[in-house]
Amino acid sequence: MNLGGLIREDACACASSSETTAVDTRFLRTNRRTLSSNARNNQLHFKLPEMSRHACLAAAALLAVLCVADAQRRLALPDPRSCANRVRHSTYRDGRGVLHSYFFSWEHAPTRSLEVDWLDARNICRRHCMDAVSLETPQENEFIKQKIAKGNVRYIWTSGRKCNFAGCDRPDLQPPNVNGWFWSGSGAKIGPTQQRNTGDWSYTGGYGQAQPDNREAAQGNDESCLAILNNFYNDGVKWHDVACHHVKPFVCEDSDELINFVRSRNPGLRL
Ligand SMILES: [Ca+2]
Repeated sequence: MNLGGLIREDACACASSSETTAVDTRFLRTNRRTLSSNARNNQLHFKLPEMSRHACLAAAALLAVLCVADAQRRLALPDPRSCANRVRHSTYRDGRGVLHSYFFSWEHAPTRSLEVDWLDARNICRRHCMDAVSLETPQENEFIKQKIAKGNVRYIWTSGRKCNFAGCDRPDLQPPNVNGWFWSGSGAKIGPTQQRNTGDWSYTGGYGQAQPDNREAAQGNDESCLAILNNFYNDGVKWHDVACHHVKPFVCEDSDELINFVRSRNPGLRL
């Protein structure tokens, strides 16, 4: 069954960083399909160092726990009932005339105080035939920024992602911090980060440097996810690269692909 490249099928990779697992490689497949298998295979290497049998058993137990945890770090499948009953706080018609509905986690009582990491944000959205928001046009960006400002929310997750995982070694994506950013929710590429008019990156951050600055890389945390921060550095409501394990409120946007996927298998279901 072809899921349109939406779902990672790989077995537990036990990668050390959850950021590198469960990445939607559709972005790569769309552009150059042959790379998708590399992206999958290159994450399956896990080498145990030589050790005593006892230590090995302990390591195996730890590995099993990690595998269980990691197995939960995949992209979620949509649930037809949740899709049909999804909460829609706003709708917005983009430049192509496509009407999407949006969900703002702080506007919904059960999720009002919920803060989750980047992948959890995506998966909560995805179970509802949505994905974390993708901001393909300046108008949509402004629409979301106004919601953030009005809600007095400090920051949110978008679906923005830096291509820094296996399969991202394509020449046109180099260097990743400049040419490797894309919207994982829609698959659309984000313009080069050095061209300040193709995005809404902040001119500053924790080190006073223009974003994306990959500030946490020195601590071993690649800042590979795109958050919108609300005047956090007296810089207005702006895009920042942030390590994906940080927890934040989130915005969901309809996913045409997930809606079409569920619709094709559930004729008659109102989505
Ligand atoms: Ca969008």
